[in-house]
Amino acid sequence: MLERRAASVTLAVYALGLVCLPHPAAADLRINSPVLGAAADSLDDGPHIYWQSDSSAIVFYLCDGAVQTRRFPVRDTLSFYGFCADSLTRYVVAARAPDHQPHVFDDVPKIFAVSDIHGEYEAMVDLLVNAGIVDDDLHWRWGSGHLVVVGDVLDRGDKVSECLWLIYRLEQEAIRADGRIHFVLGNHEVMAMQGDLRYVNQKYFDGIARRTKIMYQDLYGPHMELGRWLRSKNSAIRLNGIIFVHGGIGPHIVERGLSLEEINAEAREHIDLRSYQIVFDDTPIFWYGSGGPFWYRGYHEPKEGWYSLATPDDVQAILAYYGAHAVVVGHTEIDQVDRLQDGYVFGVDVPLHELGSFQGLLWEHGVYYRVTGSGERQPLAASAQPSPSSP
Ligand SMILES: [Mn+2]
Repeated sequence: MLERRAASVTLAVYALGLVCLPHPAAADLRINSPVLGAAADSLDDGPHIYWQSDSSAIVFYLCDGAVQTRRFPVRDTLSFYGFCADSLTRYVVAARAPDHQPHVFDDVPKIFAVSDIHGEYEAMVDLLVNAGIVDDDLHWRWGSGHLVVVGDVLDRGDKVSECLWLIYRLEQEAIRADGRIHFVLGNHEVMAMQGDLRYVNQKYFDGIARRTKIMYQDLYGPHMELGRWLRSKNSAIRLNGIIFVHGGIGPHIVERGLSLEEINAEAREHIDLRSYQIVFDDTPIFWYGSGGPFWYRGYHEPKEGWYSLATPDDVQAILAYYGAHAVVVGHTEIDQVDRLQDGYVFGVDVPLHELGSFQGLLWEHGVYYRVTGSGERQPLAASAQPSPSSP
């Protein structure tokens, strides 16, 4: 009897939390959390924006361990300053859902690609500053250049929201400068949207999710701004004849005769599938299994039962199908940014904790460069011959 009563009290508190959360008066609401894995202020997170209706948005944070929420009436644009340590940051968000992004560009003057940031905000900032993409105040300074984030900003690290909002804001600044940011989805973006939470940093479970009672995957749901924004992104793009895709385009994709447009459309349609559909239906297994563009590693290694190691001829044939001459991939870690497969493939997923920094791939005037964490440009020779100084 006592137990049952305790349970009903807990339920009442839970319901109160849900009812009160959207109201500004609930800003001080604290939901009891008996055990926290870390100091409360290290669990801060936000902003998260829930589009409650066409004319009303709810912005919420976890600040110093407490849930902060404000409801905003919205006509065209939601604009607010951050509620927490980000109080100097102004967020500007269009009420209208973003259009699906274009996936082919030619005549791009310069391209910079980075991938697998995984919530490592400081390292991402260091690379972007040192590479000259942003200034010291983190504003876009790369003019008409195109920055490609080749997937996997989410999971592992504990500053995922910070990374996403920086990309979000820079995307707006880049467009005003006639530049562009392309956020190409990785398997970890898709996993979060689908509720595969195996790699989520514990901070988010202990913090924002536990305190708000909003499930982590719902922070990226279709009615949330970041979820809406991610759902507008592509999974494979082509800039100046160079394909950018998180895992790679393997033979399964070409066998199906899928165009880039179809890859993007199908991936977008499949993002909100449920786990039973992913397990039992044929097409999702193809998309979210090892042969799909988010997971493929065949440019680097074989996978039994799925694909063999691609040869340069295989890659060239795949690229020819897409009117491309090179492909840039993340997802599979290599020692440093480098050219593979006789120069048809460039890998940009590097081990941050070994190198001490991220690296990027720069394309300018037809030449590819590795850009180190300190901003040094190292040309990646078109020839497979080792340079004379190499042992
Ligand atoms: Mn990945």
